[in-house]
Amino acid sequence: MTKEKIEWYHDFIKRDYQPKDKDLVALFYFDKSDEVSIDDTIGRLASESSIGTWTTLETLDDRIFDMRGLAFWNDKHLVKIAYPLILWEKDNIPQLMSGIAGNIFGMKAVKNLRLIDATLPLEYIKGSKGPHMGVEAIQRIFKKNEGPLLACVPKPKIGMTVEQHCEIAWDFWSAGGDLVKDDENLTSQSFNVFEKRVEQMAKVRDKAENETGEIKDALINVTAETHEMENRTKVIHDHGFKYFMVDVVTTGFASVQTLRNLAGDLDMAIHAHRAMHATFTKHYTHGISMYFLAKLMRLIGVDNIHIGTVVGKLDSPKEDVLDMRDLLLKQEITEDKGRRLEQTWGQIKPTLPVASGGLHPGVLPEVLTVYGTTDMVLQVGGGIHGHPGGTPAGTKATVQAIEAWQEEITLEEKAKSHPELQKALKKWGNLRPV
Ligand code: CAP
Ligand code: MG
Repeated sequence: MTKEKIEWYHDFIKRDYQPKDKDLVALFYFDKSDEVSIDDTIGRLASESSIGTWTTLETLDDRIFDMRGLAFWNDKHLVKIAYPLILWEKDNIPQLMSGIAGNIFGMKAVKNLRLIDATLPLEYIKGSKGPHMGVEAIQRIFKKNEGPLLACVPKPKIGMTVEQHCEIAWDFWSAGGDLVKDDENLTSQSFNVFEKRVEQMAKVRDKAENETGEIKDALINVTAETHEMENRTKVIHDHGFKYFMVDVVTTGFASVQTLRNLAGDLDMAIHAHRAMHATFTKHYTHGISMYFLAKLMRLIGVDNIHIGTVVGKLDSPKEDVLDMRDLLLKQEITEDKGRRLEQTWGQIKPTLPVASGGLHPGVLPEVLTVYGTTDMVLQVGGGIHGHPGGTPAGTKATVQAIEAWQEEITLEEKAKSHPELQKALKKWGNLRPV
């Protein structure tokens, strides 16, 4: 008597399969568990992330069988899985992630699993909006021919009153800064109520614009329950700001999609803060790459997103930052074995990368040189407010450091005629904070 077939995982492996242009192809890193073979593992990954489950099914028919994911290439720790487009609802990022980043992470078959990247086919890309402005915000909002845009986040992170927050905003805007950014954990606490902050910031912005003749804007944080975020975005819009900020990981993909729709209606730009990303991006053997998170955010349509500094206080290896810089700014991406897959962006506009975290005047030229583009946002918090002369001098020192890079002279050379920069270098030198 033939033994009843219990499972069918190897039906999800087809090593001679050539993915179609319309297939979505995902790249995973995996450490298999001891109880299963590599083929069992990659078959389980392709099965559970597409049409299958742990056992054979009496309810399966040929039409559905042909929708299955296919592991078509692997080595000891990497696997590529091709999925037919029919499995994926366009412009529904939560559904995509429930598939390629859902149950498979919890399977016993893997000790570790990391979603490194996925090639999103043009047919899928067409369903998404992408940034309303993206890199164009430099010209459309600030009327500048090129960046970098300079942002500053008032510190201490939270606790300041609206008055204290706005005093820092004035000091920064009047000394040449472009964008005053809320910190990721500042929303509407009793000491700094959202509506009051927006109202006061608008008054200070108008005063700074009148005094400097420059355009000023802010990255005011709307992070909250989704309907409340829509309300807060409208309050920011009604006070004449063109940007708003949202913590995209803690609020979730669905909320960011909702806010992207609203941003288009209100002709606004979204600054994406990525707080909480490191819970799943930090380790290279488990989780989801920051690279793929950045891809999803450009696809949904944020206009700016933090991707690291290389030299600052938060983990950001140079090759990862440069990969993400290219992912956000270029329209065509080629495959780099084990690190990223090819990607064509079609009609999706480029998103501005943001360098932030532990920056100060002594390291800005290094960051600008590493990024190799002025299509970016530099964000400096402690590196401005920690200046011995306070926020006004800290801002001037930061602007002077950027000017030194633009003039292709050393910071030391520039500092000879710029005392604010001199004092910044005296305090921090070119310290790389840990
Ligand atoms: C930077 C910052 C940003 C981090 C976020 C902070 O302040 O405001 O949230 O840059 O990290 O709270 O640390 P400092 P990332 O300029 O004072 O360091 O940019 O890596 O997402
Ligand atoms: Mg912060």
